[in-house]
Amino acid sequence: MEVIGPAIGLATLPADQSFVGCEAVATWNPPTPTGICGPFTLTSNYEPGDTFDIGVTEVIYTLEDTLNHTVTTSFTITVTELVPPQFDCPVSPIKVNTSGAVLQDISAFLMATDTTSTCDGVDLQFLYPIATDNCSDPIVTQMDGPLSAEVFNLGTHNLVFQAQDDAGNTTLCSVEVQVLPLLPVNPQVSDVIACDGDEVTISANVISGATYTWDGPDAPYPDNNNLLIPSLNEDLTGIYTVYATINGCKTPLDSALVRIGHLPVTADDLDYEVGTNETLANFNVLLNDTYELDDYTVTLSSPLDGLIDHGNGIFSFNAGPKNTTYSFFYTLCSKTCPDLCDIGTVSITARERICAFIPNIITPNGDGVNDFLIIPCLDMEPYPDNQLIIFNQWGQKVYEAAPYSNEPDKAWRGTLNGISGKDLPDAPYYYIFKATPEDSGLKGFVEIFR
Ligand SMILES: [Ca+2]
Ligand SMILES: [Ca+2]
Repeated sequence: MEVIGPAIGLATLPADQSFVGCEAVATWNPPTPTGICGPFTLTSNYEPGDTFDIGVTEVIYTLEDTLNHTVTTSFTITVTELVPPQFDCPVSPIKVNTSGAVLQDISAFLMATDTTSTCDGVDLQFLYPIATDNCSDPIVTQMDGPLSAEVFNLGTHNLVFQAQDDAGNTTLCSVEVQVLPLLPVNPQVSDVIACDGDEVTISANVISGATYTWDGPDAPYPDNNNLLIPSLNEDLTGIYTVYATINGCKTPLDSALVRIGHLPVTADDLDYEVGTNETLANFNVLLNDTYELDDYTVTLSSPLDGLIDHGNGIFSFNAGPKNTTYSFFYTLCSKTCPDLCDIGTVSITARERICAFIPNIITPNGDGVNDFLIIPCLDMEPYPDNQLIIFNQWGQKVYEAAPYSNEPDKAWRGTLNGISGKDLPDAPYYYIFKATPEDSGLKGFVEIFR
């Protein structure tokens, strides 16, 4: 006979529980069976005091009587963990070149490098960065960028690593790797200038494990980073080139120009002119000289009152009141080879600027001396609006020029109106000369005497 009673069940069900941490110990009071007479069994997949891992765990109670009636109930234990892993992320950027040289890797991220056959990339090996977590060892994976032992081409590569803990928290670590080309070895003295017989050394940067290939006027040369020229002469001047070979990869070619110091050659400067009591400013006595622009020194050899030395062959001169010619000397040398020098002469003629003087005689007999009329001030300044008129002793105009010129083919040679062959007779002639239209005019006599 079956006894009908209240349905069997479970009362005072445990509530869901939540914890924060890597794991949690949870306790609860088991549910109470109701409406059931013994014997019965109450079973559960967890017991109070059990340790629960991260995540949601369902605790299930099953009540069963001897007639195999069962009732189940459950609740959840949730363990939450929010602390992400921490990376020991290498310092970026990491720099390597195509010879496999590690130029910058502060955290020693790279394990090994190797060249490639084409020298346009580099083979790099590395270990994943280390990550730690508050709960357990996180799992590190590479999300982006070339893998270890792959070829890294020229350029910048971004390696991205992810660490993930048991709770699914993640942290990223980015590593920038720059693959650089080989640079020229840069001879440290790009241009060498030295003297005949000097010992000259051209130096290229020292690169560990490199061999150097030099070329030049007297090739072949030893494969050192230094090239020695024991005694320089003209035949050994010229372009020297060098490249370095590192792990089978070559640097670009670089070059140095080797020159020899030369003897400067001066040309005299005799034609400077200045008005009396005036300044001839900033004249350069080197303009007509032959020398090397980056290898010279110039010094004043003889002082002169009124002369100002501005350096580099540039002078100014304050002339005095006298109509006279001043001279001084300068010495031009090779800076590299100070024994190679030449001396230059400079002359400056000071003349009164006003046109107060006209010669009083000309001798146009064709002997080349004093054959025509020279008005000295026109040599100093052209006075383009000057005017010269010449009269004979009867007041008749025999010549006029506006402007008058001292040029031999234009100047007055004692002819009527300047016409060749129409010689005027030997006699004194009267002239009026105006340097400018406003000039009151310089008047006097000039005699023709053949
Ligand atoms: Ca964690
Ligand atoms: Ca000169």
